[in-house]
Amino acid sequence: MSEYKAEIYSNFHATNKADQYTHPDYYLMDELLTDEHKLIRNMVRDYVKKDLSPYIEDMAQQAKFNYAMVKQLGEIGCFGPQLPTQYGCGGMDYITYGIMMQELERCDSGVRSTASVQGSLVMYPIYKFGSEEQKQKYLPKLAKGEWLGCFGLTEPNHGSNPAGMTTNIRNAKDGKHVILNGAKMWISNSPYADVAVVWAKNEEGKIKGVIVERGMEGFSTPETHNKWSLRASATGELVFNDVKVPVENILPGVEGLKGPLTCLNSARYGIAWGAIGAAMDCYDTALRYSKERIQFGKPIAAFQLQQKKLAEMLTEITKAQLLTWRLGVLMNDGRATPAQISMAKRNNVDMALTIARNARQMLGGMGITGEYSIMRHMMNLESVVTYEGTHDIHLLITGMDITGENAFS
Ligand code: TGC
Ligand code: FAD
Repeated sequence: MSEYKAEIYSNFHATNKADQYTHPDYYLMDELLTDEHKLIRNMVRDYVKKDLSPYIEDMAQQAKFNYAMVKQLGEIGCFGPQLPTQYGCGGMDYITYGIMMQELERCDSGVRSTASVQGSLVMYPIYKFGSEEQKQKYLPKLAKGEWLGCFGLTEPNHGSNPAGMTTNIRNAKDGKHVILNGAKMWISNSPYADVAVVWAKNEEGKIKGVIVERGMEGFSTPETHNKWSLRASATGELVFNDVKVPVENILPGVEGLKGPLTCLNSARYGIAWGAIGAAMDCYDTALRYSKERIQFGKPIAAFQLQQKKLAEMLTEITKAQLLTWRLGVLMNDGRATPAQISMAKRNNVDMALTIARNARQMLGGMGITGEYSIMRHMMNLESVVTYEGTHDIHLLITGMDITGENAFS
C-alpha cells in the first residue's frame, strides 16, 4: 500500500460507516468493485454527508463558493487520484476516480466540478505535458489543495469550436518571456484560482498550454454572477492584457488542439460517473418522498404513474452504472476511445437531467423548494449538459466515429 493510500485510510476513522446510506445498486454492481474501491467510496461519502451536504443548499442559495472545501478535498485525495503517486498524486485506478466523482456529485455538480477541473484539467496536463520542474513546482500543492487551479479553453467567440481561439502568445524581446493576450470565459474555479492552465496560439498559430499564475501583471479573473446553475461553484473569466509569462511556464510536451482535448477525455469520463451520483440522489429523494406523501388515502408510491417514473429512473441508473463501469475498465487498460467517453458523458448527463425533472414532479410543490436537493441538481445539470462538450457535440462525435463523416464543418 502506498504511503498516500495508508494516510487516507488512517484518516478514515468511521470504518464503513457510510455503508448504512442507501444507494441504488439494482444489479449488485458492488460485486464488481474491489474492497479498496468500496472503502474509498465510503470515505468520500462519509465526508460529503458530514462536511458538505449540511451546508450545500445554503451555499447554492447564496451563490457562495465553499473555499474551505478545497483543502478538505485535497486531504481526502480527491485531486488527481488517478495520476501516479509521484508528485503527491493518488496512484489509484480510473474506477476509483470515477467513484469519487460520483460521490461528490451526489452532493452537488459544483463540488464535482471543483475536483474534476483540478484533477483532470489542471494536474493532468501538467503531469502529462509538463517539464520536470513544472511537475515538481505545481503538482504536490495542487494535490494537497494548497493551490486551486482552473482550465482556460473557452472564449467569448469560441465555445464548441475551440480551434478558432484568438488568445495568443508572442515572443518577448528578452527571449525569456512570452506576452499573453486575450480572454477566456465560463471558467470554473477562476475567481479563486492560484494557477490557470491556458490554451493560446503561438506566432505560428499552433495551440500551446501556458501556466499562468495569479499575481502576474495584466492578469485578472472577474467573477460571473447571476447564474441559475452551479451556484455553489465559482465561475469567471480569465483576462490577459500583455501578461508577461516566463517561457518555462509553457507546457513543452504538446502542441495543437489534441492537448486540451486529451485533458477533456479524463474530465468527461469523470462527469459520466458524476452524473450518476446526481441521478442517484434525485431517485433516492423521490423514492423516500413517495413512500411518505399521502394523497387520496395512500402513499403516492402506490399509484402506477409514480411507480412508472421510479422504475424507469432505476432502469436508467442501472444502465448508466454498467456502461460507466465498463468504460472504467477500458480506461484502466488504456483502451477507452474518446468517442466511447463522449457516449458515456452524453448518455449519463441526459439520463440524470431526465431523472431530475421527473423526480421534481414527484415531489409536487415541495420539489421546487430548497428543502430538497432535486431542483438544485436539475439546474446544475443544465450546465453539465453544456460544458465539456455539449449534448449535441457529443452526438456528432459518435456520428463521426460510426460513419467516418465529419458533420462539424
Ligand atoms: P479535430 O480536427 O477533430 O481534432 C484536432 C486534433 O485533436 C485531436 N483530437 C483529440 N485528441 C484527444 N482526445 C480527443 N477527444 C480528441 N478529439 C480530437 C485530433 O486527433 C486532432 O489531432 P491532430 O494530431 O490531427 O492535430 O478538431 P475540430 O476542431 O474539428 O473539433 C472537434 C470537436 C468539435 C470534437 C472539439 O473541438 C470539441 O470537443 N469541442 C467541444 C469543446 C469543449 O468540450 N470544450 C470544453 C471546455 S472545458 C470545460 O467545459 C470545462 S467545464 C469543467 C467543469 O466545471 O467540470
Ligand atoms: P456554442 O458553442 O455557442 O453552442 C451553442 C449551441 O450550438 C449549442 O447547443 C451547441 O451544441 C450548438 N452547436 C455548436 N456547434 C454546432 C455544430 N457544429 N453542430 C450542431 N450544433 C452546434 N470552459 C472552459 O474552458 N473551462 C471551464 O472551466 C469551463 N467551465 C464552465 C462552467 C460553466 C458553468 C459553463 C456553463 C461552461 C463552462 N465552460 C468552460 C464552457 C463550456 O465548455 C462551453 O459553454 C461549451 O463548450 C459550449 O460552448 P458555448 O457556450 O460557446 O456554446
